[in-house]
Amino acid sequence: MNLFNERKERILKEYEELISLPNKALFSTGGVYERYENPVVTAAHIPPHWRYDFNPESNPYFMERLGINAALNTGAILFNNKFYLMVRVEGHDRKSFFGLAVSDNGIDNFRFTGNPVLIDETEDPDTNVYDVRLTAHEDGWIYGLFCTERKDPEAAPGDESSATAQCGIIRTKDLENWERLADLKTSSSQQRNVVLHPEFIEGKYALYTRPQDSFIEAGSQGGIGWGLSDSMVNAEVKSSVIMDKKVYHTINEVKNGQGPSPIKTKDGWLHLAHGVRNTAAGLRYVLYMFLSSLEDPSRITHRPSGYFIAPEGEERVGDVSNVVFANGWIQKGEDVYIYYASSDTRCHVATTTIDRLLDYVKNTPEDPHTSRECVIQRRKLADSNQTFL
Ligand code: M1P
Repeated sequence: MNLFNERKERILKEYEELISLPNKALFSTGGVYERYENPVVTAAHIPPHWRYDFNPESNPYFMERLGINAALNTGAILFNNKFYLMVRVEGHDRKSFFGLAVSDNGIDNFRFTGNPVLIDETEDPDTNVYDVRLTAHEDGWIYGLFCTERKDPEAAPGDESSATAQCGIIRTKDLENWERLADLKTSSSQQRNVVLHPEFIEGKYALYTRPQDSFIEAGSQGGIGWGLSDSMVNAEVKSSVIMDKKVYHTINEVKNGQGPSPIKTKDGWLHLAHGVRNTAAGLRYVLYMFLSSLEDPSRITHRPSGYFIAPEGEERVGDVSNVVFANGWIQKGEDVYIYYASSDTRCHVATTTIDRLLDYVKNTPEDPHTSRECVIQRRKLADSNQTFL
């Protein structure tokens, strides 16, 4: 067999083995959710025909022509009873794009479908797009709100890294044909982590925002904002309130952002978000949860203290280490599938139920904000356990 065929066969065989791998839930010491043995999507899950030239004449060594660096922060939706992930795929060239992967059970055998998603440009072309949040809105559309990044027009000569982030918007009814709408307008020159609420509020579209002073720094702004827009065509949030602000010496002291769109339950809207703190080793991203009111989704009713998911084991290492990030989860009946990426490198799933999440958000005490108050809180728990030990 020649080199081309030998390599092609091996690569296709290993690819099939990888995407057919069954996944297994791991025992959870925390008891709130189960992690799984294997990531659900990695760079190696990207179909070989998106990476290799299969023509023996133009690629006699069967080399990878367009390599993939990472498969990370994924939007998620249940569609026709199947689990769809809209994965942020990053090429060796550092540009991200979206790829749709589908699985029957949500925990393994995710297979990319069709081609990489081609998104129309607005008049101001995107340099990079990432972190889509999919929302099946009650207006009948599935919206994808994502970050569109462009070079900062104010960047000083020679500054090739300053960028602006804004919220791009696409919508579809079939996950195949995507219509690009105008970018969201807000008063902030930097907007990442914008998420559409699934229901109308006072007849308007409601959006979670995250205004920042600069591309990386929240500065004087930050926090999870909430504002209304009359329409998603030429969407504009004219005024917003910060419903979840960053707080000194907490998991979100530096910045935070809404994760996927919230899940409606009998007791309120369940939210998943990320919080960022500073360390000597750089920023640390963790996930946290809160519950907000059914009558007013911008009013938080329960704030369990600390983090919900933090990077563990191999999750701790990657392109941007010490990071977990989530922009997709799926509710199927009582079950909840949380898709989170680790260290900007790979995607994982954690499973739980609505009941367990409600128990977690309602019965985990709030962060009392000082060591002394934390000791009092923990002693109360320990003391109340004495009769049961
Ligand atoms: O590198 C960690 C994350 O950083 C950004 O999140 P945030 O806007 O909250 O700082 C995003 O670029 C995200 O994609 C990335 O995972």
